[in-house]
Amino acid sequence: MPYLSLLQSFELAEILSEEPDRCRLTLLGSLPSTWIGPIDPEDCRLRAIIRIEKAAFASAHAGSLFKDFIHKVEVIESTDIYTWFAGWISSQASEINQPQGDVKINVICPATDVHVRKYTKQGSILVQETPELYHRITEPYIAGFPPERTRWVAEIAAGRAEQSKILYSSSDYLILPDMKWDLHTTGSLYLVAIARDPTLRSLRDLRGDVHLDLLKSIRQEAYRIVGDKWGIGRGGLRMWIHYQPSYYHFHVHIVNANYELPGMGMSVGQAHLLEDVIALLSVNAKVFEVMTLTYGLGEQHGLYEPMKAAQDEVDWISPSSG
Ligand code: M7G
Repeated sequence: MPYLSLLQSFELAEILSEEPDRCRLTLLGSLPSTWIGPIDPEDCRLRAIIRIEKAAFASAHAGSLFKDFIHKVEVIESTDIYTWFAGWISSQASEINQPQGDVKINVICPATDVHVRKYTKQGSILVQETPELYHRITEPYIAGFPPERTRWVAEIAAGRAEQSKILYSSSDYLILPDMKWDLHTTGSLYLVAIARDPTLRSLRDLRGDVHLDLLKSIRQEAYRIVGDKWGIGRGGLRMWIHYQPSYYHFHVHIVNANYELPGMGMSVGQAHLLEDVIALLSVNAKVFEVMTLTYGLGEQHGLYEPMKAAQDEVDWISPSSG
């Protein structure tokens, strides 16, 4: 597919988010419908989110980067509506100096409203979710997502996508590179472990008697893989579970412990260390069924309005829900 010419015909509608610290821009606009198939006679355009960010620099050639024109892209991987590329922004010299690309480009096309809202820059608040609020507000919200939302997971699990990248596979879970990773830079290593059980949606569903073996096995295999392949030893990984996640199909983020950037999704109020989750479940198998969980919600998040409105119901004094 002539991806470069399709990307060059991207029409910008709006800048969803600007993050100069991360050298990252997230754009909303449209791509020709040929992005997803053969030529459309009506030549309609599809809404697309494009997030473009600079890849980690090859330090030996750090002085020779930065032109404002991408002259080449190579697909790193593509699953469902998600495609990610390495891009080169200048002359042939940069291809030699930056063999992994100058920039990483993530495209979501066609993008849903949920995607647009997720990537729009927004303020946020912290909310407290009691078990009762979970059942009343969060569970129906999760149930309301169409299956397409996690089709990318189903594609991977069914063996139809990213198969050459799979690092570990069992009847319980898979480990593979996260689409946030450029596949090359060990310093920013980012893998994801995805449970096969689609009924396991989030942290809330974890039970000690059922899931401790799964979580411990993910920890063990993650360390075995990064030890064998990248020479990362014990303590060299930061592994976490998001609550709330973007995708309600249980997964664990596996990241080089030295990789830390604002906006990476490791904030307090979102990321729960795998080690702590294992420890909590070992103390109380039903801890995530009974505890109040506090987390940040952006103004555009589907839970923002109902959770904000329900906060008056949360008792800050009661020890059991505190
Ligand atoms: P999350 O906690 O649900 O949401 O994590 P987040 O995206 O806000 O962190 C989902 C994780 O899966 C993220 O780290 C994504 O980068 C990763 N991911 C999402 N998609 C659509 C894909 C994909 O198609 N392939 C791979 N390999 N990773 C993905």
